[in-house]
Amino acid sequence: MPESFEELLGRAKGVLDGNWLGRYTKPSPHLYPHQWNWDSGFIAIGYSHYDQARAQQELSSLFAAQWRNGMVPQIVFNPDALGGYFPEPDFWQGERSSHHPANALTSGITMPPVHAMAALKIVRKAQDRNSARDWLEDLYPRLLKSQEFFYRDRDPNREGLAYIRHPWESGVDNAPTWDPPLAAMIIDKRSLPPYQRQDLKKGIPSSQRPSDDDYDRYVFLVDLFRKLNYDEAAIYEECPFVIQDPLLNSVLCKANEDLMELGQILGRDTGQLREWYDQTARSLRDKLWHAEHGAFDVYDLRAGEPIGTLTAAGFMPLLCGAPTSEQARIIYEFLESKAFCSMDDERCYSIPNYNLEGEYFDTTNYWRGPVWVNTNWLLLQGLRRYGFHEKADSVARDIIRLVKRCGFYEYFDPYTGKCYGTHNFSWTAALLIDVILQETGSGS
Ligand code: 2M8
Repeated sequence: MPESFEELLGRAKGVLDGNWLGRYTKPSPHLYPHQWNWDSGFIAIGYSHYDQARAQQELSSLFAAQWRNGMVPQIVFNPDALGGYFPEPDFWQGERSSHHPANALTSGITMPPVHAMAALKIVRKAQDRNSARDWLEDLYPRLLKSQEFFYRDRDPNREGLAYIRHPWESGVDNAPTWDPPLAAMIIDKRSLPPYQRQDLKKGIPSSQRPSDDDYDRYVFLVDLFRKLNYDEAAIYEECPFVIQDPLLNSVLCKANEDLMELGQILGRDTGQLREWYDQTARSLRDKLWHAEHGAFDVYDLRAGEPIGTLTAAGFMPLLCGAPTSEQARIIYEFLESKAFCSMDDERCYSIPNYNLEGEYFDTTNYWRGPVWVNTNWLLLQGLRRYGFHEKADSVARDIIRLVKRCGFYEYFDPYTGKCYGTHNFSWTAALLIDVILQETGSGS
């Protein structure tokens, strides 16, 4: 392995060590002091290469806080670190729900379920096979319960497409995609519960974070959920933000596939998973495909129409094999256009989260343009699946170049490669480990 990779791997492991709290890993030292749902999945993927016990523990800790209805919360709060983030348990009031676990403090929403992917990776890489099997026996039913939650409580039309009911559930919080449904929410600021943002006190310029208007809407939604005691059926009736997102649904679809493999290892019947997989893949392909855009759109269930904002989420169905070969070819052309930084374009790093030519593109504002390592890692898996290896190699190379250039940051300017957001960011470190060991052949 090249010396520079050895050195980078050492530094990446150092970042994870610094954020490891004994049972799980916080996303970053200051900005995100608790355990986050999909962060822990990505982090476990990094650990799977060199610390099986920690990888297993990371997911076990998260699922110990699973709600009784199967929902895996977006945040599991660290009781020793309260006071530095908003919103925390006093605001969420998760205990209003009969589903909230008694022994944990959590938020009342979820995130894309990347954990089956992580679990499969852990099991495949395990040195201690007995420990992995025991661990899987325990985790597998919990992973299934999370799938059941999405299909039972978030898919009212039984289409195989789960909806999100808060931008935070998408993981791509202030992506321009959410602007139209958020703008359509008429809120009376005077009736919002009082709150104070904490994120702007951590040294990151407000121009790089969601706006105050966004936060008012985030808070409005949380307030609605707690007033309705987190009753999913009641929320579905009243919530103004109800959206089928190709990112979450591609991850959900992929989880079925990975759970089928895990189920076979345990000798379980995987018929239900196959049905879910087929239905979600079909609906992604038929309902969310937008031929004119040449990408997959989100579908706004309240407005009854797609939102045609082009972000990297529009390519995500590659991850689970949903696109037809023709759809995949069209997506590939798009990914290889100026809009998403083609391989031979030396002015930019791939893949920006939002169309470089889009009206709201911003080089440094959070999910409104920058390059992110986690979504690119997911796209990388999809590109490989469809045999687009040259592009996958170039995405992997750009991840390494960006981190080498300025460190383990949260997001990167797609033109200058400058790094932004919080530093010593866990998933950047964890997925860099995977990219170096899995994608460059350095691990074999
Ligand atoms: C960001 O989101 C949180 C809310 O969940 C925030 O802005 O406070 C997103 O990037 C999300 O995808 C990520 O999981 C979280 C922690 O890294 O930070």
